Amino acid sequence: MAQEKTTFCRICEPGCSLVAALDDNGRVQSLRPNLDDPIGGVACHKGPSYLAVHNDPDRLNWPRRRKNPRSEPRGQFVDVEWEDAIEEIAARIKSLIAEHGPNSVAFFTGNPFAFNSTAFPLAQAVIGALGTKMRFSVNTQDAVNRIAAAEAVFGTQGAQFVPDLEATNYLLCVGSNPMVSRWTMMATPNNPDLLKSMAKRGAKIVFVNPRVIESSSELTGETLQIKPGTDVYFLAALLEAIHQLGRFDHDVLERRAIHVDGLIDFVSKYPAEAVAEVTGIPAETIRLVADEFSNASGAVAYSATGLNQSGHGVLGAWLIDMLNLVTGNLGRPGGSLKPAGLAFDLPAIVRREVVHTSIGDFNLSDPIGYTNLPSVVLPDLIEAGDIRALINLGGNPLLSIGGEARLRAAFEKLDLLVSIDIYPSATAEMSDFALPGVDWLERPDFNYAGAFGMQTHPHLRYADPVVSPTAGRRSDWWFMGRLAQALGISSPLDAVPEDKDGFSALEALFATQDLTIDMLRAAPGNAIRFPDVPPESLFERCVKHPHGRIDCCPAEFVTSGLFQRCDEQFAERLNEPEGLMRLISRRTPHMHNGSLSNVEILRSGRQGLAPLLVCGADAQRLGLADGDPVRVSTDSGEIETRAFIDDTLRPGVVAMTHGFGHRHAYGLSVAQRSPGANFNALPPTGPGTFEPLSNMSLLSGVKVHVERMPPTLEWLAQ
Ligand SMILES: Nc1nc2c(c(=O)[nH]1)N[C@H]1C(S)=C(S)[C@@H](COP(=O)(O)OP(=O)(O)OC[C@H]3O[C@@H](n4cnc5c(=O)[nH]c(N)nc54)[C@H](O)[C@@H]3O)O[C@H]1N2
Ligand SMILES: Nc1nc2c(c(=O)[nH]1)N[C@H]1C(S)=C(S)[C@@H](COP(=O)(O)OP(=O)(O)OC[C@H]3O[C@@H](n4cnc5c(=O)[nH]c(N)nc54)[C@H](O)[C@@H]3O)O[C@H]1N2
Ligand code: SF4
Ligand SMILES: [Mo]
Repeated sequence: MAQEKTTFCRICEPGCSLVAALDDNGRVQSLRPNLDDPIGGVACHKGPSYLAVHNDPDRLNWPRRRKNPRSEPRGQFVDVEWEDAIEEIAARIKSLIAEHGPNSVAFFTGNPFAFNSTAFPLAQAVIGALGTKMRFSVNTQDAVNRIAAAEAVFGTQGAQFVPDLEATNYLLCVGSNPMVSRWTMMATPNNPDLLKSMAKRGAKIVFVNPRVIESSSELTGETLQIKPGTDVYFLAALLEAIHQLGRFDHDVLERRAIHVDGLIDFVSKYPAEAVAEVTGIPAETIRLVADEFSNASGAVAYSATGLNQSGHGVLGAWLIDMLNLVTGNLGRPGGSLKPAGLAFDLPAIVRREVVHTSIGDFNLSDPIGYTNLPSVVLPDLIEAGDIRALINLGGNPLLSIGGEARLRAAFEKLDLLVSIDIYPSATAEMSDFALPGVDWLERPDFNYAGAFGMQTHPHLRYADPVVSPTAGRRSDWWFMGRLAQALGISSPLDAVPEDKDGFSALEALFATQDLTIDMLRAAPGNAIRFPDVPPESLFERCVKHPHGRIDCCPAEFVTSGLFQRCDEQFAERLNEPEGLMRLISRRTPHMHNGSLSNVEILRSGRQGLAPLLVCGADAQRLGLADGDPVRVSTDSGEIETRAFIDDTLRPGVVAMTHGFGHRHAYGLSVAQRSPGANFNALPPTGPGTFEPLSNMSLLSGVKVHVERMPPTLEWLAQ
């Protein structure tokens, strides 16, 4: 063994420490969890499996240019030089902007950029300098509702809080499956026994989920099986019941809040008895949760994508914060905290913008890049001719946004489609230029996702590149820097032309914290802890309205129509037809969105499929046996897959895993063998289908039609 190097995983928020063993030729031979990490936590199976990504012969290695029209599913490609590719991309962008204005060029930023500490900030700077408002990202499929809620309630996007898992006595976990996802919008050292150990020390954990999830067990806590998309009514009923119990913390509210009456008026429309049928949770259960939550010394409500994607994400995020606030659990040990972090004081909102397009006006709330236009109107804006070029930065929008058929048709009409990716993804296959990025063993980084005050164990972690990039791979940072130069806008490469991966940017950033990269290199595990901050400092750091108070009932919720929409949908839910099926998303340990789809060991057997899970009672009603072929359809599209019976689901709810549907990603040889069906062929798409104020997509609780298909010879052969 020649050498070992410490690095960290950049697949998800925990950023687990790993040890890379190199052979005598300097190649990575293995990746294993670093059991001596000072921050704690141990990498899951996905971290070490990244070696298969690093060594994958299917990776993009050279910039390539598509020769044939995008209407032909299979691309024909020629390799090109980076400089030629960048010059041509820049020339075409410049001519589009000269003829049609900056908004004719759109950007889409994918999930891996949130773990790419040099590329994300530079990309936002370049997009800003180019002057286009056509910013799209995974955020409108993920958690932008929380940002919109934080702006309205706290006056800053930075008001994102973290449950005090170590000290809480009651965790209400809404729409998350942390055993599988490892939490989101927060980072905690990965520990598969965390929930068990919390329960063992006496904390009560209650999951709210349409499925009895893997996180839920006799040793952790029970699941209240809610009907998809109805959390907002459940949360309102909890607040109403807590108010009835006289448990609002008036001292805190008097000092910290305004418009508490507005909150009380809103929740009074949804008492437990009124919401029981719509939510599927009995009134006495709601009142019991309200009693126990408000009585616990240190309780916290936490929510994730199940709530975000369910159609009422903004109001849901607001009510989660309100539950924590009114019970005195905001900024209190055991409650909801704002830990220390890098530049944790995000600025107050500086600008709310209205973007005018030929299909209507859209909200955008800041120039930094955390909010975006609704992804589901991307096809409409292309069809209308507003958008003529799309630059895709580490995303796979064709598969990750709802409405694949419309997106595919619209992408055919673009003048220019560019992707930078490490793989020939479905979107890269369609792109005029597919540019080979580096993976995270090939670049330096700090733990970007999380280090801004979203960690339970606040720390800064750094990794040098473990190896140099092979072939013609170049970092996302360098691509953005060179593109900026070719476009004639300011670039960090002007000052340090030889920087290939944004190293100088990291040096400069750490200097603002009185740190150097050498100090991080010398620290055990290459990690330095941030000092603890007093819990109650949350109020000073995260309340940015000019009046200095938390707005418990922001006027925007009325003016944007969110309250009215919530009331109208409640009335509709009371009259839902018998037999209506709703589709929810289900993450598994064998995938990470679509980005590990070419890793053989994660796709064995059933894992290589994207089956439809259906409970026994529904299967019987629909005449389905285990493994039967089914057709699932909506107004947006239809897919064919197999149905498996799974009684963790409540009746009326079917589940599928997203990140599949690689049939036209011809370069992914493993994924090609079992491309799976694309969940995202089904969700609603187009104007009117996204949540007002946040631009969030509806991806959970999608109304679907399910029918058994006659088994074809092809099916029988599988
Ligand atoms: N293995 C794995 N881990 C991942 C990822 C992955 O793809 N695979 N993705 C990463 C990413 S990008 C993210 S954002 C995080 C997401 O982290 P989580 O949000 O914790 O992810 P999920 O496991 O999808 O949990 C969402 C839960 O919401 C439930 N749900 C669906 N609809 C509703 C509803 O209407 N109400 C309620 N209450 N629940 C509902 C689903 O059954 C599901 O259990 O995970 C990250 N970690
Ligand atoms: N139905 C449904 N849809 C969903 C979700 C859901 O729960 N249900 N979840 C949503 C959520 S939370 C998210 S975050 C999105 C994810 O949406 P996307 O980010 O669009 O999807 P990924 O599949 O993660 O695709 C990431 C792409 O980046 C590439 N990549 C990996 N590392 C790098 C890198 O370092 N540099 C570059 N340039 N490229 C890289 C991968 O090869 C892959 O092609 O999906 C959303 N879509
Ligand atoms: S928990 Fe996330 S960061 Fe840690 S090893 Fe697994 S995938 Fe990587
Ligand atoms: Mo996500």
